[in-house]
Amino acid sequence: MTTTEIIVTLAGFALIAWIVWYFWLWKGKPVAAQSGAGGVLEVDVTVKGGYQPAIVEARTGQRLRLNFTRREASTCGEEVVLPAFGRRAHLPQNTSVPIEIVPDKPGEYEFTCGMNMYRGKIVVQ
Ligand SMILES: [Cu+2]
Repeated sequence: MTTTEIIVTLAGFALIAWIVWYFWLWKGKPVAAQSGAGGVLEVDVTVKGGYQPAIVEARTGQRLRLNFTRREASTCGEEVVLPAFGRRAHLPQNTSVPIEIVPDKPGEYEFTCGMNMYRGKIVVQ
């Protein structure tokens, strides 16, 4: 292999590693849902290259409202799915779409885009 080929190969591996880390491993800091009107826990989730925050902390038996806003033209995050709660919603761009759930058991519940690329989770205590 020439030096150029080695550099290109290494750059390719670095890119793959970055993609894996960015899409599947990096979640950022957990954010606790805040108490709003009527004792509902509420959190705003921005959809842009992933979910921000990607980890939401909630409480068992307490109603949780996730306000999803898709802030990108990419259609990847157009749909959000909460498999454990049988919920699915279409997210028009720049529009806040609330999804309310009541987690009845402690645990970790995923939410993903329709293609399972963007991933986030609700940590229920
Ligand atoms: Cu997607």
